Amino acid sequence: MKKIVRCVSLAAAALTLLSACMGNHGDHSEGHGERAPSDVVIVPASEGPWALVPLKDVNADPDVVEVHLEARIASFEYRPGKHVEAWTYNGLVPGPLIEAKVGDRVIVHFTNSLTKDTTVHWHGQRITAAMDGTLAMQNAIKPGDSFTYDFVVQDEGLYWYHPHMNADEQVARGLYGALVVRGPGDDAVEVASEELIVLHDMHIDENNKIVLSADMASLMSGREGNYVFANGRLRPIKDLKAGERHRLRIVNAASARFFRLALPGHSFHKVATDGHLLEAPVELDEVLLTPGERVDLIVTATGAPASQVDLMSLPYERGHGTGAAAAFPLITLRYSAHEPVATPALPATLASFAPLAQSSGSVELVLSEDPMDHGDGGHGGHAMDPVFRINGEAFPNITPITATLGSTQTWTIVNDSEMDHPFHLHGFFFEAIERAGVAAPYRAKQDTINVAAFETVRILVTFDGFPGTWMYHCHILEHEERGMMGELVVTAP
Ligand SMILES: [Cu+2]
Repeated sequence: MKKIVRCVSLAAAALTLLSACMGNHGDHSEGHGERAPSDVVIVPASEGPWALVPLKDVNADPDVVEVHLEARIASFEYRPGKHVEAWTYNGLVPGPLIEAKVGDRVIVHFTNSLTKDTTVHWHGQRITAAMDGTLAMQNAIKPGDSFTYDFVVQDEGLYWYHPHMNADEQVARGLYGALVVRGPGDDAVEVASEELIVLHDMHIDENNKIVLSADMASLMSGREGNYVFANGRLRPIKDLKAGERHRLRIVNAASARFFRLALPGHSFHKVATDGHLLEAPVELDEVLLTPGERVDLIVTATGAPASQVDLMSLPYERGHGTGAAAAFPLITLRYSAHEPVATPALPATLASFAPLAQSSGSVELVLSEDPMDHGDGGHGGHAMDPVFRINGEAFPNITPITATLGSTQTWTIVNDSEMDHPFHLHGFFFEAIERAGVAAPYRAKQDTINVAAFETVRILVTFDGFPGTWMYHCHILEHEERGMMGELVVTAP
């Protein structure tokens, strides 16, 4: 039998570990030290609550969500009894869950209690540009200063928030959280439960200190942490009964780590991408979730009563040997001994999309990487820093793209590099129409899309949101901060 996970073997916990390993995989091998071959620390599944902590709405108006959010340093218990000093929203890693419904006005009183400037970006939401949290549209929020984000959420689904300056460092230190916008899509599929899951990672050394990306490999490929969490927990347990369906709504908040998600022995149905329902469920054995992306999966509990299975992160080669890492578990699904319950039907359709708009313009974006900074890199300009460019330009020395509000453009994203780049556009969502010369197999609305090494992806963008200056960039944060970002200027007709 192929070994899936190499479990750690510490004397004190040997029995628990052995049973956890045997129970999950029917295989066990002796480990030495705490690191699995992937360098990801693997622990036994652990009991306890792991839901995101909701942020208190202080406004009595049912159509207004008003919250207080503070970026501050706090201790994060990254594994039982072990703490790391993190940068947090409201003392939590991930930050608190902001929950609203479609059409709500969301008022976020944000205070920066860090020692560095920051901003908050509301990833994926079509809100006014002034509230988007980028330096194109607002000044950096200085230490001790406050800023009120005030916007209306018009799109339902799962979104997230994070800083949009020095994002590689600030996300590495723990600044990210989920935003869920409730709407009719919540009831699109009959399920026994919904889990909102933020996947994130941290690189923590043996002295309980966060390690930032500083070496050439992590600057080039992006930082991958040795601790990988679901909602701040290492391998939490999700209980279920055989026969049930459950909806897992997952954000990839990691700086660079790709999650190739699979549930051994189970298939699942993808029902939403980046918060937007698909037209129909798509059955898959695995799904690739790149940084910034969200996915809604319907898991049907087809396993046997009293069994358990792990939601795994499988190896994925995204360039520079990153695929050599081992698989590791993220969440353990634990079946009760209860006899199987009746499985509710899965709807044949979920949403109906308007016909694709006619494109009135085209843009080509060529992504490239360069191991040496020739003076144009956006991040300090150290000669040994890699630089990542779009159309030969490194942010901030770029030529903006322009578009008219209400129009539609075809963007051809050409990856002329040996590494995948997850491409994110602010302020508008898009649909992929072609990948590597092949038409998209089904329609999906996205704000982030992976463009694999040396691959070309064609997307259709309708500028149906707000005017202003919007960013587009690679969501590997080391790349974004080292040049791979551009600006889109949208003006009223
Ligand atoms: Cu990139």
